[in-house]
Order: sequence, then structure tokens, then C-alpha cells
Amino acid sequence: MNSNATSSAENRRLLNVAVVGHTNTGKTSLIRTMLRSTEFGAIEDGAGTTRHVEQATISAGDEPILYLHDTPGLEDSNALYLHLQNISKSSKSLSASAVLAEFVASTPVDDLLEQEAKVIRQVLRSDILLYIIDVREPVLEKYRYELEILSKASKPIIPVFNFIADHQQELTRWREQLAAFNIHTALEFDTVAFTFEAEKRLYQKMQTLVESHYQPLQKLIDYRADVWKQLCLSGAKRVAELIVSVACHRESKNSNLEKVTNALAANRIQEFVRKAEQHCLNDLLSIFNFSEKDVAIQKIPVSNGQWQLDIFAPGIIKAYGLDIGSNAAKGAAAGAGIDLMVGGLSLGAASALGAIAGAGWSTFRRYGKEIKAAVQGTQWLCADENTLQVLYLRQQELLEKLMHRGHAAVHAVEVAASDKGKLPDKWVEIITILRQNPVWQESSVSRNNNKQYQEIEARLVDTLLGGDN
Ligand SMILES: Nc1nc2c(ncn2[C@@H]2O[C@H](COP(=O)(O)OP(=O)(O)OP(=O)(O)O)[C@@H](O)[C@H]2O)c(=O)[nH]1
Ligand SMILES: [Mg+2]
Repeated sequence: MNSNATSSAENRRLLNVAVVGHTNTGKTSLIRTMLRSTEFGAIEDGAGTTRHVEQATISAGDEPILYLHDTPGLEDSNALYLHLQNISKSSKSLSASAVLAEFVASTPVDDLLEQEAKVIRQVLRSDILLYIIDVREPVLEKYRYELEILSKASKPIIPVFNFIADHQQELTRWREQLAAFNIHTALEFDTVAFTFEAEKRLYQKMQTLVESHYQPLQKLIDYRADVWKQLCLSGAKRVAELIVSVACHRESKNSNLEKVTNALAANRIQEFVRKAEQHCLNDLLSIFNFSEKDVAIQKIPVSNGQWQLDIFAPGIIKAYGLDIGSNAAKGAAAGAGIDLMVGGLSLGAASALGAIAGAGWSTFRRYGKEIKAAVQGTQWLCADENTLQVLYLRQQELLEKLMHRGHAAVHAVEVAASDKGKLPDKWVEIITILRQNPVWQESSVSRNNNKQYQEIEARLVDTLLGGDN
């Protein structure tokens, strides 16, 4: 970067955004979700969790765009309101914002309104206020006082409705009340049930209210949209990779070998599938910046990086609403979740038959027995179709939950059977092709450049994202 660019970046004053509101409404939660980090501040279900103003920087790549200031919750707005009235009565010439400044300057550290003074100090230093509302709360007088006090600072205010999931009626009531206050800019942004759209609208509202920062905010919106798209795509590609690696995986089975040897091969497949799923799960969590630690905190049904409900546990196929009838017999023969592939589908057999087909039908008749023997010798074991379906559906659901999980969420992501799950079109065909291409199990240049492979990957990915990112 040249020195001119550096100094102009330094000279440009960053937008200061104060996050304010009644105590325990989710201010710190909002900041965590906007930062995509569970590390910022402390979140607790109780009043007075945040005691000091704390600053966080939101950047577009390396370029800082704005500061978010977390503030302690307002607790006694009634007392504050009366106090401000007294100040303005005693100094009639003061403007509304000067009254606030006077309050900040004259409030000692150990005063009962010390917390409120910290909030107002930050409000006066900021360009815009996000006023966080817990919509489950009735529209009480204390909130009206808060809004009236904050409006004295003459800064644009964006009310942000939090806790909106399943609270539509309350939300409507809040909207009506704010309209009566002549506030129409409110925004729905549930910090736990996250949607990228809501976040984008928040930045767009800031753009219209603080025009001087329009360009940097646009940069931020574009950057975030791009990152979000890449994030969802990486997640979906990771799941596609899982399906490919499991569908391609095989253990050879020889009909002449002992039952025990074949049972061991079946066990090895099960272990492979479990490990592959576990790997994918960990990668998805890290792609979306949720760590192992958060898994424990957030009670995702995973322990030690493994799903609590084993992929081969009895009942899982049924829980995902899949047909157990067709594969039950095969399962019993080869081990739970394992298919026995015979002859025509294996590469060896297919090429043998291809050679014969070229030689003509008479040759086949002549050597039929030998061919049959050769085909029987190339049996193999692989994960069965139901297992692949459960893998796909369960990762699909996890991905969907992670894409809509705010970093303030503290409740379990319940990844269980749902009727929303969707398999890609031509699923059976996809699996059949993958099984015939065991070399695709690992990523390679030739695989990734293969047209047929690319189509399969695209179909798996498209259904995972479902037009959602
Ligand atoms: N269900 C749900 N819970 C939320 C949401 N936002 C915050 N919470 C929970 O609400 C509680 C308070 O959240 P905080 O972020 O600590 O609230 P705060 O406004 O910073 O609180 P103070 O710092 O004490 O003023 C925590 O238990 C959060 O997990 C939300 O959108 N939905
Ligand atoms: Mg807080």
C-alpha cells in the first residue's frame, strides 16, 4: 500500500455505532452475531451483565469500517429521566444534548446513575444508535422514557427487534407503539435465529441514516455478501465431498474367504463412514467459526466430535423417514448399513464384460462359466444407499442450522429427522456413478476436472444450498 492510501485510510474517521437499550435485551448478543464470534464480551440471562463500554471493530477484509460500542443496560430510566428534567430546569438555556453532556460531566463514579452515565457518554460520542428491544416485553413506560432520553442526543436511532422468533404478535404491538413515536426505521434482527438478509438490511439502514459513510458501508455490505456466499458454498462442498468419499469407498470381498474376514471388512467400512462423517462435522463447525467448545456450550448432539446418534444405530434410517424394507435383507447379509456389490457394477467386471461384448455373443456363450467365476471374484462391500441418504440429510440439516445460527445462540441445535430434507434429483444415479469410480474417493486434479464429476458435485451442492445462500 502506498503512503497516501495509508494516510487517507487513517484519516477517514470510522463510523461509531453505540448499541444501547434496556438491560438483558441482547446487546452483547447482537455484537457477537455481527462479529461472527462467540468470544466478545459476556452474555448472561440476567440484568447488568455488561458493566463497561466495550469496543469492537467491524472490517471489510483488512479495512476497518466501523466501531461497535457495547454499553451497559439501562436500568432505571425513570430516575434518569427525572434527573435530566432537574438539570434542564436549573439551566434553562441548555439544549437537550447539552443537558445529557451536563449529566455525564456531573455524575460521580460511585453514583446510583453511574451505569447510565457511561451509556450516555458513549451515546454522545457516537454517530448512530442501535436501540435493542426484547419484543417479548410489554411496551412499558420505562421504554418510552429510554427512547425519549436517547432522542435528546439528536442522533439517528435504529430500533432493533430481538427475540422475534415465535413472537409475531408482540412484534406487531411494538411496531405500532414505535410508529406512535414517529419511529419507522425499526428492523427485525434476531441474534439467535440469524439471517444474512437481516444483517444486510441493518447496514443498509445505517447507510440511509448516515449518508457520509455510505461508501464504506457499501464496501462492507459487498464484502460480507461475498464472504457469506463463499462460506455457504464451502460448507456445501464439504458435505458433497463427504458423500463422494463414502460412496466411492469400498472393501473387497472374496466369496471364497472366511465369513470372519468379510465381517471385519464390513466393520472397517462402518469405521470409515463414522470417521468421515465426524471429519465433515468438525470442518463445518470450523467453516462457520463454531468451535468444539461451542459444540459443548450449544449442546449440538455431538460428543467428542461424534454424533450422539450413531449413523449405524438401529432406528436412524426410520427416523429419517427412509425405506428400510428394501435394504433390510441386504443389511442382514453384509452388516448394518453395508451393501454387497456383485459383478456387473464393479469396475473389473464391467471391463471384463466390455471386452466380451466386443468379442461377440458367441464368445460369451463359449466362456460364460469362466466369466461368471471372474465376476463372482470381484464382489465388494460398500456403504449402502440408506446410509448415504442419512449422511446427506443429516449434514444438510446441520449446514442449514449453522447458516442460520447467530453467534449469540446458547441453545441446542437439534439436528434430527425433519421432513424438510431433500435429496438431489437423480440421487440413485449419482450414487451408482460414484460407486463405479472408486478413484474419486480422494480429491485429485483429474477427478476435479472430470465433467461427470463436476456435474455430480454441482447437483449435490445445489440441493444443499437450496437457493438459500
Ligand atoms: N432466544 C433468544 N435469546 C436471546 C436472544 N438475544 C439474546 N438472548 C439471550 O438473552 C440473554 C441476554 O443477552 P445479553 O446479550 O447478555 O444481553 P445484554 O443486553 O447485553 O445484557 P446486559 O449487558 O446485562 O445489559 C442471554 O441469555 C442471551 O442468550 C435472541 O434473539 N433469542
Ligand atoms: Mg451485555
